[in-house]
Amino acid sequence: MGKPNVGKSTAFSALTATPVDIADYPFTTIDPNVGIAWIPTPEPCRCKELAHRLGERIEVKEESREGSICQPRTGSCCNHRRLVPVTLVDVAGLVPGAHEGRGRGNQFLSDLSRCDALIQVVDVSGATDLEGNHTDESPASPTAEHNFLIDEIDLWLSGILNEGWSRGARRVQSGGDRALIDFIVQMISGLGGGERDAICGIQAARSNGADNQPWNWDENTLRIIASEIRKSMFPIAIAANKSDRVEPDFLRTTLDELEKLNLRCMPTSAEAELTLSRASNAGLITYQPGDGPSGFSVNPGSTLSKPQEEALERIREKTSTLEGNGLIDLLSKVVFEDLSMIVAYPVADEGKWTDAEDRKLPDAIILQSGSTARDLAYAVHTDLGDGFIRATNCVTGRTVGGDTELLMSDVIRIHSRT
Ligand SMILES: Nc1nc2c(ncn2[C@@H]2O[C@H](COP(=O)(O)OP(=O)(O)OP(=O)(O)O)[C@@H](O)[C@H]2O)c(=O)[nH]1
Ligand SMILES: [Mg+2]
Repeated sequence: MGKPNVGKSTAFSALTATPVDIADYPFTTIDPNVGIAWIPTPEPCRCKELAHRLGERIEVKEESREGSICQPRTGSCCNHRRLVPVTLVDVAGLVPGAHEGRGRGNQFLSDLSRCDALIQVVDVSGATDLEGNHTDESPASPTAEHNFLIDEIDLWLSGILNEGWSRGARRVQSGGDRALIDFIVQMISGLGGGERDAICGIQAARSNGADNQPWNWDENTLRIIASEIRKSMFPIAIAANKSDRVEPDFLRTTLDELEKLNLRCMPTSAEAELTLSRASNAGLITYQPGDGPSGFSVNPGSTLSKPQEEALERIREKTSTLEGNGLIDLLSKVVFEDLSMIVAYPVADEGKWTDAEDRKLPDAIILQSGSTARDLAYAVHTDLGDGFIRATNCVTGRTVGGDTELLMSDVIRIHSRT
C-alpha cells in the first residue's frame, strides 16, 4: 500500500511474477491485484535432515537442486532453501482525504481488512508529491507519506467507532469492560479485528486518562483507540522504493529519517527486481529469492544483447550498495519476524516423511505462531481437522495432542478418523 505512483504494482509484479498495469501516473491500479509470492523459509528445509537420516540409502538424482531431496507439490526447494507461498494484495494508491472517500479511499481501506500485515511502499526519489504527481517544487518526504497514510487509516477506523458509540457504550454499561470489548469487536470484526485488538484500544484510552464512562469518551479518545487497534491489527513495514534513483548520501539521510518511525524499513528498487524477475523467468539469469537484486548470475549459454548486458550491469551497480536484500527479504522478515509465522510439514508416513503417494515432504504450510497440531490438520483439510485423534512429531518421535503448539519446521503426522 502507499500513495499513488510509488511502485506498488511494480513491486507486486516482481514478487509474484504476475503481469499487471504499471505506469508513471497516479491511480494506475484501481481494482486490487492478488497474487502469490514465494519466500524462503528461515530455516533449512527439513529435507536436509531427512537426507541425513536416510544416509547412504538416498541417491541424489538432481544435482541442480544442490542436495534438496524433497518433492514439493507447489513451490520448489534448492540447496535446502524451501519456498513457501504468501498471498500479496496490491491496492489502489491512497491520497489525503481517503477516509472521506477521496480517490479510491473506501475501496482501499476495505481491501486492507483481509491482510495480516501491511507493506507501505514510499518513494525516496523526491520526485512526486503526496498525490503521486510529478513535482520539482514540493516533493513529499517519505516520513510525511507514512504519517498521512496512518492518519487516514486511523481516521477511517475512528469514523467506524464513532458511529453509534455513545448509545452503544451506554447500552452495554452494566456489562463492564467485558461488554465494552464485545461491543468494539462487533464493530471491527468485519475489518478483521478481534478481541486482542479491542483490548489494546481500551487500554490505550485508559492510560491516556479516559474515565470510567466510556459513553462519554470524545473523538480524541476514539482516535487513540483507533490508532492502537490499527497498530495491533497490522504491523507496517516500509519499502523505501526507487532507491536506484538517488545518490547514496541522499538515501542515507532519508533512511535515517524513516528509521525514527521505529518500523522495519528496507531500501528497494522494485523496477530493478522486476527486470531481474523477468530475466530469470526467461532463463537468462539465475536469481535466488532472498539473495537481493545484486546477487544474480548470468546463466552459461544465455545470449544477451548488448543493451541487456548493460542493463543488468547497471542494476548490479545500483543495487549492490543497498542495505538488505530487497523485496523478498523484506517480505520474509515481515512474515517470519514481525508476524512470527511458522512453517510445518504435514506427512502421512512418520518414518519416511512422505505423503500417501510416497512424495517426500510434499507440503510446507505457513501457520500463525501459536498454531496447534489440530490447526495444522485443519489447514490441510477440514475433514482431517474434524476427525483429529492425535499427531506424531516425526522429528522427536513423540505423540502430541491437538492442543500442542507447533514450532518452526516441525514435521507432523496427523492421525485422524477420516
Ligand atoms: N526508478 C525507479 N522507478 C520505479 C521503481 N518502481 C516503480 N517505478 C516506476 O514508477 C512508476 C509507477 O509504478 P507503479 O508500480 O505503477 O506504481 P503504483 O504505486 O502501483 O501506482 P498506482 O497504482 O497509480 O498507485 C512506473 O513508471 C514505474 O516504472 C523503482 O524502484 N525505481
Ligand atoms: Mg499500481
